[in-house]
Amino acid sequence: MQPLHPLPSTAQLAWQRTETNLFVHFGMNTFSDREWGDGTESPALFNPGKLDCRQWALVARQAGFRIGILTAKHHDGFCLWPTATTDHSVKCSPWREGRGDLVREFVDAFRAEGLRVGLYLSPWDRHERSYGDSPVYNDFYCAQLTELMTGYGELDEVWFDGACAEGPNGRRQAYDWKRFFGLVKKFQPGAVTFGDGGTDVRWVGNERGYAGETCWSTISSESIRFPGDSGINKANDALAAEDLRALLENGEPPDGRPSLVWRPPESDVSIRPGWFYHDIENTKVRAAENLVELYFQSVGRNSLLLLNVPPTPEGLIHDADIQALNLFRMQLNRLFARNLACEATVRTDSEHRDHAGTFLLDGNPDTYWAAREGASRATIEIELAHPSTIAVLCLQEPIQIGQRIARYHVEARDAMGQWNTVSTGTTIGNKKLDRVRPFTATHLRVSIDESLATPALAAIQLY
Ligand code: FUL
Repeated sequence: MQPLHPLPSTAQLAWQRTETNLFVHFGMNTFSDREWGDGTESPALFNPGKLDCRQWALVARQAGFRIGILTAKHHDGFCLWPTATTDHSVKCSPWREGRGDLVREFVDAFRAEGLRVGLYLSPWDRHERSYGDSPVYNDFYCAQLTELMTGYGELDEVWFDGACAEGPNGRRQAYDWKRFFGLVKKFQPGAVTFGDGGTDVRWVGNERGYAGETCWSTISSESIRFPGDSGINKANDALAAEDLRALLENGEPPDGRPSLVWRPPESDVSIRPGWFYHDIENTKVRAAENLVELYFQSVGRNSLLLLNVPPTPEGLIHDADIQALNLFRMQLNRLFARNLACEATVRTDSEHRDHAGTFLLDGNPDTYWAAREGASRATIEIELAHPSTIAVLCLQEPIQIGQRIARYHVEARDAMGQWNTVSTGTTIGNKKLDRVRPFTATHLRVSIDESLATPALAAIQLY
């Protein structure tokens, strides 16, 4: 099969398949009850009496998350590991008598539960005096990044927040993104970087947990080029906020432009109104049904859900969040318990000699059906063994050969032999989930109406 460029790297492909990941905002703000500390907070405030990362990891595993990402340093500059770069860290706090290392406890606990880990290190630092004195601060930041990249084993994701401001000298900090990303690639070649500009993963353009209904993993590097300082926000000053949001939510089709890059969107969203824990928000935890909705709008639209669950000042995840998470996973498990298509027979209007239709039903995302080379449309008919009631359609493209489908529709045959459209859509990508009005049928037809290269699908599943 001819691949359609650009293609995902091994790290991007592995990352995309993790689907749901846990974001953990924990730090000085947890104790000052703020969202953005200003950096003047005393380390004496930081003292989570019952901190137990094993509880976080257990909650994460039971809720089906694969990667946990911890805020090693947020904008207030307080470091959760005993860094050599500053005294503004756990080392000067009463927690574990100044001998604790939260990053270490976090990575150990998550790995012990069989999960993988990532770290968030805010470039914006409101405590550090050198912030704004660009080359000096960049050295300081790279020293912190190096400690994290070399001291805590293999990481899967490194999260760069684009926030940027003026330092105490009144000058705006210019981040050396190339150098930051270079450090990650050098020490953690298996990790994806999230952030502005030249990263592996793009922001989805909103913090509400949804991707565009049309969602390409590809985008032009021109559209989100980073000028060497503040990334997307600055580079696109000219682009209206709305246009930029749409661009990030939708991506751009791989139409042959040389500037196109593979940069799938990550949907980061919090289970509470804030990113950090606040007592007052205990009654505002998202309901399981809402989390399921977010799953459909992110994972089900070729994105990935990075759900933030912030622990309390005691250092534990609150019961309200745990209940919502467990119910969320239970509902997903129930919904996806049995693929009604697994014993179906499949007929296609054309087949590539190495990629037969049977690969659609084998449950393996590495194998796929493809139409005859050069086709731009195709139809696939599925015949179920028994009449079945269907509420969710799941389509998957083999993105290892590039994302290609631009428009499709699905029909079901009723008792009178009439074909009725049950769903229409544009892009598919890694995974497209369509919730439909439940219908009962034995025959379904998936039509690929527009494709930028020979149509191919890795899976058709029915629930
Ligand atoms: C934003 C930050 O300013 C928020 O505090 C939070 O960390 C969010 C994930 O990214 O840019």
